[in-house]
Amino acid sequence: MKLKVYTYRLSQPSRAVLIFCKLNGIDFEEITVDLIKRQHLSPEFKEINPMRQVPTIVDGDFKLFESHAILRYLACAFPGVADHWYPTDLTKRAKIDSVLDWHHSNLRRGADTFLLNTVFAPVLRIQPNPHVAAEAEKILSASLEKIETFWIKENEQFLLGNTQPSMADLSLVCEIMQLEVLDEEDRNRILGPHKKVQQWIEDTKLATRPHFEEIHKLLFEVKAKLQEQRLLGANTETDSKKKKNYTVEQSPSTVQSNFGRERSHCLTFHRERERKKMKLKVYTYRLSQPSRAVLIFCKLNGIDFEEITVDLIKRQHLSPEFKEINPMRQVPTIVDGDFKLFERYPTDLIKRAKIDSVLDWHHSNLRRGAVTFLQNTVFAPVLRIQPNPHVAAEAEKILSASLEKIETFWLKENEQFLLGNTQPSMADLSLVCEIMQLEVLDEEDRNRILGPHKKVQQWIEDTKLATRPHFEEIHRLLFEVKAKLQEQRLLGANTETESGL
Ligand SMILES: N[C@@H](CCC(=O)N[C@@H](CS)C(=O)NCC(=O)O)C(=O)O
Repeated sequence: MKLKVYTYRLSQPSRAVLIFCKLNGIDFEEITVDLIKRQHLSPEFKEINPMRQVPTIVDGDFKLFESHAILRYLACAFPGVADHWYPTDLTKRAKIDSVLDWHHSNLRRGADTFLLNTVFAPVLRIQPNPHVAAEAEKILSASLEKIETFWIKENEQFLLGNTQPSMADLSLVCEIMQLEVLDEEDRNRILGPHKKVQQWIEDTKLATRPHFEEIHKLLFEVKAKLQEQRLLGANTETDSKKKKNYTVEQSPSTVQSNFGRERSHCLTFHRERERKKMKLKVYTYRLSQPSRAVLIFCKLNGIDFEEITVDLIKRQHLSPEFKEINPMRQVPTIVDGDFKLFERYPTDLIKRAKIDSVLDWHHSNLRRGAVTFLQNTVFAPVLRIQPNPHVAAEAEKILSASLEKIETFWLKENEQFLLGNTQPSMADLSLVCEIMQLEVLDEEDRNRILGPHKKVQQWIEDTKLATRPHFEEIHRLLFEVKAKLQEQRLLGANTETESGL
């Protein structure tokens, strides 16, 4: 059976997957899920991807969503894929993973939110929010600046100082290409200052032609139509017109040479770790959810490491010394000999791809909802930021929807862990550490958010049990902060009552 790729060519991650398949001679059938016609909301597509998003692949009876998980799976399952896309060398691969993970909460978050709240709002029939758009533009610009000054190295064409593109170049460039639909002024304001980014986009286009142009044709058609409308000053309100403008015929299936379905063994390698008698350094802060996940993982797996605390409250992550270690100034970060890595697995390719799918999904859903909600409520005074109640309300919706997806989809009937597993994976650890952060909320907020999700509550308990005693130990600081916050609330309540009297 041929690989089926469910996509929509106006979707950035869909285009990355399509170009990747074409470049690497992967034989596949392209099935268009027209988001404008809301085909992703059909019961048939829900059977294929309960998250109702593209891209999604079906390889035999194996279904997978999340573009990065898909790209990793394809790179390993199809032997024709050139090594530079996702090198077998562990440190090179880990660096690419780092870019791909970073992407979700930065470039993708900024670009997608900005476009949804500007150009695409009328097309998708949603109410644009100018405050959200302004905030998203800041994230987008900061992400482009990080690409310009950190991910693109001096004198090298591709990310991470590579001379050939990897799946990270493809994913990020497809994301930025979406900015083509903006008007000239907006696009120049956002992309103009980033000359190296502009050159890198051109280099990636060149390295991936002719597929890059072909797959982006629809985007350029939409761009031309939007420009026409702007010129005409046309009112873009009429639904029927919009539908016509954005309707795309199903693209023809692509027939390419069949490389077979033999699973390559590229994931079974182990790096020869020349430790030079140096211990792995883990830079963390125990109030950070992903930091706790990495610490518990190291402890559970007997990994010898030195924990170095980077106190975020004391702003130690902003020090020049830590910037040398991680220019993104975030924890967790590891240093293994002379190899630095930030952001953060069974050898069976299918099991691993499923875990990747959860981990990738996590960034734009559970993590995004929880972090944004906490930053705009409990943590705002601690972090000395102005909380935005509109952003907090929006984040609570994302958080609750994510918990509901874990309850109804990721946790399978009668199994303790995610994906129907009988033992925890790094996905259980990462997601449970994220949810634990809700401990700092007051009882009412926490019950409102977590209360309806009984399976999630049981899974948290099961994960705690499976990872003890490290889980409790690593979460001690979080519980101390929780106790302090409760004390402050009680004191606050008493002061209010007293002054009321
Ligand atoms: N992190 C996901 C993002 C997938 C995504 O956001 N897909 C959009 C199109 S770009 C979609 O299907 N949107 C429909 C919806 O969410 O209702 C990935 O990389 O695959």
